[in-house]
Amino acid sequence: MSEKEHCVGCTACDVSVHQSTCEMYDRTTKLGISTVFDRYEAQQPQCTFGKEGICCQLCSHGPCRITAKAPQGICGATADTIVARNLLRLTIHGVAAYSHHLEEVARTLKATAQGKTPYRIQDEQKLREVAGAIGLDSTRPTGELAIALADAVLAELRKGADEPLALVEVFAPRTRKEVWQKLGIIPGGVLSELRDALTKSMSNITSDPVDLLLTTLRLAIATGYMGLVGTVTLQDILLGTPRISRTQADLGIIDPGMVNIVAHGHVPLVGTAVMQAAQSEKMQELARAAGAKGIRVLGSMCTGQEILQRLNVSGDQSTGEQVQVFAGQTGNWISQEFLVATGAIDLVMMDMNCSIPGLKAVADRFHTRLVSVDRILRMAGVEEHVDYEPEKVAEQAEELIGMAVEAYRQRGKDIFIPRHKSDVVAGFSVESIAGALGGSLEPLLGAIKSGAVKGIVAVVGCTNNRNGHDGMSVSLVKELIKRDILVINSGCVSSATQIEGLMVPEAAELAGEGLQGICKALGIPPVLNFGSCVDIGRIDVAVTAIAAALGVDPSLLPVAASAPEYLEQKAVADGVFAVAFGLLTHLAPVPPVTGSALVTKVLTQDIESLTGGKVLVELDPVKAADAIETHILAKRRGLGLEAGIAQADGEKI
Ligand code: XCC
Repeated sequence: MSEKEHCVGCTACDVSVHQSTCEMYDRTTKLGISTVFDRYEAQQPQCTFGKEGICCQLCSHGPCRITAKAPQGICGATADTIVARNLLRLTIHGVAAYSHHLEEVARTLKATAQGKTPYRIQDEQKLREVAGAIGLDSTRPTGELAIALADAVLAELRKGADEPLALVEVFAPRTRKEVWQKLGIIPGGVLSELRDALTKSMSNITSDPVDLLLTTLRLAIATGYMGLVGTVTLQDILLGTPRISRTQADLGIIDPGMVNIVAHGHVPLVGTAVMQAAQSEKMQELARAAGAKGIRVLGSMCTGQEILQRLNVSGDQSTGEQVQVFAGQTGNWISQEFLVATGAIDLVMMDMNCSIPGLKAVADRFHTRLVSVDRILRMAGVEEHVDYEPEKVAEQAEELIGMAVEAYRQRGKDIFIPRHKSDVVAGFSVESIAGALGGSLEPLLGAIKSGAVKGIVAVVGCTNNRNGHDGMSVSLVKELIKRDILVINSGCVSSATQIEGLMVPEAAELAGEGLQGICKALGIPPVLNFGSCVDIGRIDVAVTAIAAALGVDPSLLPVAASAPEYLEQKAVADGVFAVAFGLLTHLAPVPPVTGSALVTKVLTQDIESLTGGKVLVELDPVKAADAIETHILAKRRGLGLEAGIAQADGEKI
């Protein structure tokens, strides 16, 4: 499209907001490679029963679909039951996946403390703080304490549903716990909660939609404090708390002269080990012997975000220097097929979720090796597995590099790499923001109080083709910063704004006057990267810290959440958690609940009187920004901060 710079005149420039993806789509179309965009078209029109959540396939009488003529399933289940049960089942998937991630990190922390892995405990201070907070003797030697903490987290995963989660007790604001206590939704052990929720959501067990919704909230709180805050905390202890760093994003980071290994998924453990191994002369020499200039690790999706957040801490652990083998972030979920279709990717390490089945056909068209590095993942047609084992990961990393070098030798000449790339400043966390602000969050709080920054919105989660690849996310973020609202990103949205150049201090030019002034004074971008979707836990920690500093409940803050292109089940759990946490939570596309007037009303209206949060569904980015801004201004008025806004805007409210 004409407004895109460097247009090469391709025929398919309307599929994505990113020029590089458009150029790659032109290539895949010419090569006859089917991608997510083509399959999306082939699926139209899609079933409206599924879209509205009113299709039940649980028993052999089904599928039952609710219509005016048939308002109940054969068993008698109503639209309300079916919709609430389907929503719970989506959330269950999300919670289960987060639990797997947390378990992998906890057992890695333990093995590391026992000296069995190539990792080294990076944030001892956080280890002592958290261990002390959950009642462990924080004066014990580091290794002993890390083992005790890992064991405690593993025990939290496995304890009974009737034993409240310690991490909720320790990390949640008191006022939140009171709200959740009243609703009876403080969760116990996560695996027990999952068992109960799965049982409840079987056909002919729980049909009360309100109970099903409360169970969904309960599971989402378990996600928030175990899968999100718990995982982020253990990863920080193990791999380091993010520090501000610089990198680049978009497909233009790919160097065809290198052996290119992609870290793809969510769990950054194998990727980190491969980066460490790739820095050795032995591995680089292996690549040179094959005719390459060296080895590069490229980030993709959330694993890439995890790695780039810790470039200053997780690479060369002996020197602490920023990692040199990391090339940057290639893109997000929708980018994966296009990344491989460049023809310059030698190996993709697929960990846990978001590797799409369609990737195999693209890899087969080139020389690219797909390898699953998590025992949970088996992709149809992929026979190479190097399943992560903490105790073996040093050798596994060398094995993976060896496989990539072998693949490089098979690489063909059919390579096309779009030349676009953007600079990125990343590595934000509560700690690094406080560090950048001179040791405390006070300057940021001052900016919020004065109205220079009206509020904060966490724009998080996936990418989705329903409204065009990354278009909704980028437009919404631009609208928000224009209105002096600071944006925090995590998940696939991060790649979207990185590629569009919003995560550099210079992007302050696109912000309103107030936010622009703050960004310039502090040297920060108007859009801060918090990392992967797991790092929504980091946002929870940040909002909790701001609420504590202002002495109010999170639901009273001029803060909101948005998942403008939510895609999969973990995002559903995240969204419900944000509502439980008391935040206005903007979602797009429309979640599959509209077939039930009751569930829709509870989520978009009634729940506000219970948790303080609610769902806002809006597909237009400007209207979504309008509604979010209205909410933020109302919260400011509630806190008596109107004067600040009047001052900042130079007018009276
Ligand atoms: Fe997957 Fe996290 Fe969603 Fe992107 S953001 S589509 S989960 S990679 Ni979490």
